[in-house]
Amino acid sequence: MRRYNVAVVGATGAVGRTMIKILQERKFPVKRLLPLASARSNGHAVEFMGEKILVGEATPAAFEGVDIALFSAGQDVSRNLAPEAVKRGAVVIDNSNAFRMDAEVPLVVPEVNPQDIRWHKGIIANPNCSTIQMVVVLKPIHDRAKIKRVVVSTYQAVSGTGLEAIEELKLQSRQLLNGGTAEPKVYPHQIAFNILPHIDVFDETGYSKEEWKMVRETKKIMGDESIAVTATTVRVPVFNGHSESVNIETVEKLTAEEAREILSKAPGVKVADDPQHGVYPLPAVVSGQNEVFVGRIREDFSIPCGLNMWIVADNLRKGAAYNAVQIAEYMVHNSLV
Ligand code: NAP
Ligand code: 3JN
Repeated sequence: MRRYNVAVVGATGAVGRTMIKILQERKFPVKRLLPLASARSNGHAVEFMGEKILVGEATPAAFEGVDIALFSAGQDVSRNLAPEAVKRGAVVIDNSNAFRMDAEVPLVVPEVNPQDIRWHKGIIANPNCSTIQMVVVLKPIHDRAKIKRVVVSTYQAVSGTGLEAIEELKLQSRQLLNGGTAEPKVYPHQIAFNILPHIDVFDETGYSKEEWKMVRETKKIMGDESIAVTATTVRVPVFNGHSESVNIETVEKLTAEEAREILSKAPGVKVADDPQHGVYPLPAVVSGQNEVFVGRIREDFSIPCGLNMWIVADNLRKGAAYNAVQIAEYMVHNSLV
């Protein structure tokens, strides 16, 4: 079997570390792993397959001989270096917002639109974590009952912001429990024991960029501009695992039982739905798993064809690293790289 030189850009970050862990877990056919980050990480090492590998600096020349480059170092790094990697023969799977809405770049969730991987021109974009977990559940419902409108509110963990945010929640929790005060650094307000209806920056419409990402990316991935989406994205003091309350209006009527049946057979979905016995998806339980979990599936009796549900996934895994590795696996299995 052919093996590949794989670069991970942002290898020292929350997403990059998870990518390396998942490449190992999935026994991805790696010939050589190149962990790359900024010059700040000079001298740092990562562990892969029992070996310590020194982190290199992400420069254009670092991509010589790379077959697959997984990027998660922010959109500026992606804009600067992804084209350099492609120029040197690599296929880039990019986790940033840099290319997601570019018509020349496929935006892929393998359970939803794997066919789009085939028309890439060097770069394939990984969607935003909140979009990914939602569309994995929306797709099988859309296929059966055609979705008209989605109203989503998110409850996003701090790991979505990166390693510094995880440390901030730990520190503030300790400070407040010890009777002290919490000083916000990463977030605009205290995150421990608090909830912030604010993710990314707001624009003149009153919506945040994170909310617009969910609207626009959903339409592109589902290949249907007619699906109306409105989102409220919220940061909660959870370390890992994003949760979403999702209201779906369909053209055809689906009962809760029918939706449960459809979702129980959907790829990448696990139904956890027995509220009478305390069974519903929880971020603390879902964290560390690759699937998208759905529960609290019930009819919205306020409209003729509506459903409500609760969707939870590990944002660092299915929301970022695992989705990227799935795309790479699809390319390998279909001889596209
Ligand atoms: P993080 O924990 O803060 O890590 C940032 C990583 O980027 C570190 O490895 C850092 O390296 C590296 N980096 C920063 N500036 C760099 C530069 N100029 N050149 C090379 N590497 C650089 O953040 P994270 O949570 O892993 O997120 C990283 C990025 O992934 C985000 O900015 C976002 O674009 C993407 N992301 C996507 C999703 C999604 O929804 N799909 C979710 C989360 C994140 P040093 O350690 O050397 O500074
Ligand atoms: O906040 C979250 O829970 C998800 C964060 C995603 C993120 C963080 C920094 C920059 C992104 C993203 O994936 O959209 C970006 C970005 O690349 O714009």
